[in-house]
Amino acid sequence: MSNFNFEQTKSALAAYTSIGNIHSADGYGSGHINGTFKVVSDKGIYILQRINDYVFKDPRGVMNNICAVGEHLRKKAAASGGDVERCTLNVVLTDSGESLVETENGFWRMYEFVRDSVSYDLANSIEDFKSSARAFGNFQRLLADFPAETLCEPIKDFHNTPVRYENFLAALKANKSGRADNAAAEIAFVKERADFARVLQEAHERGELPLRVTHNDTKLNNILFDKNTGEALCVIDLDTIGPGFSVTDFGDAIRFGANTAAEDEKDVSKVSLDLELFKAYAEGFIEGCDGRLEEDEIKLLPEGAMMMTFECGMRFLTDYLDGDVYFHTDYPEHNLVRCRTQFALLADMERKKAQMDAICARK
Ligand code: ADP
Ligand code: GN1
Ligand code: MG
Repeated sequence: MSNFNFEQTKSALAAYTSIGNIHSADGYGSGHINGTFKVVSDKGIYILQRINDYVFKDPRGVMNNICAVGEHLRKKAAASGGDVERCTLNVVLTDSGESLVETENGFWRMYEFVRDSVSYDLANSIEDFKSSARAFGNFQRLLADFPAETLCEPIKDFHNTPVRYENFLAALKANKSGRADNAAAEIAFVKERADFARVLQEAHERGELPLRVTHNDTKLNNILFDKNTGEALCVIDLDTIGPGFSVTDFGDAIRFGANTAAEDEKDVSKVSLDLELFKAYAEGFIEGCDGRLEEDEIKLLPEGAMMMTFECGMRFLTDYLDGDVYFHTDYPEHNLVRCRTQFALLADMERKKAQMDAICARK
């Protein structure tokens, strides 16, 4: 083995002798949750991941979801003459035929590296962002006939914002990190929006927002693009697939991709909602869903964007109060910085709500 940077991958890789001799295993990507490595061997290129089992309590359930959804998507691609190899994640089985392996340092899985693919943390162009929207919309459309009852719910109440609000209050009370005083303004910002937190759940209870099979983590860097043609190839990071609202899949993508600044920009004056990107994403998403979004859902797309921005900021703040136990962080105040960008973005969305509504009303 050469270039073997990560000792910890060794025992996991021992379970995959079918991929031949390993040439390198290097850290890859910018995800906040799993440990991701790009592995090059005699036989090809792979992604090896250590599943974060603090976040995912049932790694086997997660892998069963991913395998079943992958099979469903590959069948659809085959039926429509699509690219079966690059339409979704393809799991590489261990030598004993398992979709994951447990070692002394956790649970690991391997995927084929999607050939000639790349992911982006910032949209290169409006067109690319729109094509990522089509891909996520399309993903939801293709899963419309997936038997939802066979999926395990990987993280309970993942996008249940009122529950997230209760978790935030509990973290504030416990103040495990002792840092609550550093975040007084952000804590007040959350508390002022306690009523807003319930808006989508209440719409659901009124029958306006159906539960669908959704991705639930629709960041731009969870889409792979062809690095030569720029075409959106597939949706990845399938860990969180489960029941959800169409508008939260839309909203999380806006939160991340239609922000004029990075998620962890320290200068919040650079943060704002780019309405052109919002409009392009709304068009692409509705197109990708291909007539399956109901009128009420389209009307609630702006609330979806605001809710995901609020919820994600609140989650970063909760983790800051808890002492950075959930998201990967690069420096001590990272979660607070991320929280501030989310709240600056939400404040801008609140100012631009009428414009977002007008864009969605025309669809
Ligand atoms: P996390 O849950 O930590 O976000 P992801 O599953 O999103 O982890 O993977 C992190 C990054 O690794 C992605 O943003 C993407 O760039 C890359 N990646 C993941 N799976 C593949 C794959 N099968 N082929 C190519 N790149 C991949
Ligand atoms: C995490 O795994 P990654 O980096 O794609 C998180 C999302 C957050 C996001 C914030 C399982 O996504 O919910 O919105 O960070 N994923 C999980 O960037 O919690
Ligand atoms: Mg990811």
